[in-house]
Formats: sequence, structure tokens, C-alpha cells
Amino acid sequence: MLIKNVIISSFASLGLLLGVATTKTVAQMPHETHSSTTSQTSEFQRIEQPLWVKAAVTASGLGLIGLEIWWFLLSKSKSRKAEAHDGIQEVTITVDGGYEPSRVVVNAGQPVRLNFLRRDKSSCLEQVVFPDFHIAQDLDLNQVTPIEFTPQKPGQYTFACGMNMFRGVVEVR
Ligand SMILES: [Cu+2]
Repeated sequence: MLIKNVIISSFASLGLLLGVATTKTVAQMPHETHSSTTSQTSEFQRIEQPLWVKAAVTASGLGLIGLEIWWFLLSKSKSRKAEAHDGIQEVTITVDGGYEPSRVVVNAGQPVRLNFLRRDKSSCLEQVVFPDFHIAQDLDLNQVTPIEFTPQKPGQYTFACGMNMFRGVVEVR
């Protein structure tokens, strides 16, 4: 799933790079075809890019691809095991530019309480959705909003912001 995302976004970046390269060649074409007939007026001036500009564009593109791989694979590996208090498995999840931790490990057949502490002002993260448990809850800023459910079957249950941009996982064992 994550690997697939990385591959797709890397190809998208490469496509963008190629797109920039081909646009430049296309823009040069009218000048070359017209030059035989109307040699005086040239609307399209050939701009010769210095080699270091080409190298810099390529390097920054590769840098972005590297950043994506880091973002998808390394920055999302934080997981936390829920601690049981009075039979309820509890974890506090800080909402600030994403979910921290973004992976919560719980046991099946035992009530779960996730305490969402929303620190992020952006409206993007004002709602959290658990599709598998039919929960859509608004989160108040700088407050803890508990969300309770009891997972019956082991598995991976995702939760996300209202627009499905930021995601987390409840791993039920
Ligand atoms: Cu969002």
C-alpha cells in the first residue's frame, strides 16, 4: 500500500520533469519551421539553458523523489501499544499536521478509547473518520475528544481526516 504510493508519486515527479523538458523542445519548434520562410521575424527566441541550470533542475527533481520516499516510508513508522485502564485500552493521539502516533496497536474484543488532542488549527484536521466503525467525530481545538469502540476482529482499521488526506491505522490483534 505504502510502497504503491511511493512508486506512483515518483513516477508523477518523473513525468513532471519530462513534461518540463518536452515543453521546452516544443516551444522551440515554431522558430525552426518558420525560419525558412520568414527569416527576419522570429517570435520564438531560442534560449540556450546553461548546463548548470539543467543539472540543478534534475538534481532538485531527484531530491524531491528522495524526500517522498523518506516521507512515506520512514516518517510514518511510529506505533504505540494501547495501555489498559479498568478494562479500557487507551491511547492519546496528538493531532498536529497529522496523527501522532499514526499507528495504534490494540487487542480484539476489548473496548478502545482513543483520546484525540487536536493542536492543529487547520480545518483539514477538524474531523476524524473511522469508516469501519461508522464514526465521524468533530474535534475541538486544544481539547481532548475521546472516541470509543470495541473492535471484534483482528485486522487493520484506518482512520483519517474528513478529506482523507491524513491517515492513521488501528491494528487489532
Ligand atoms: Cu483533511
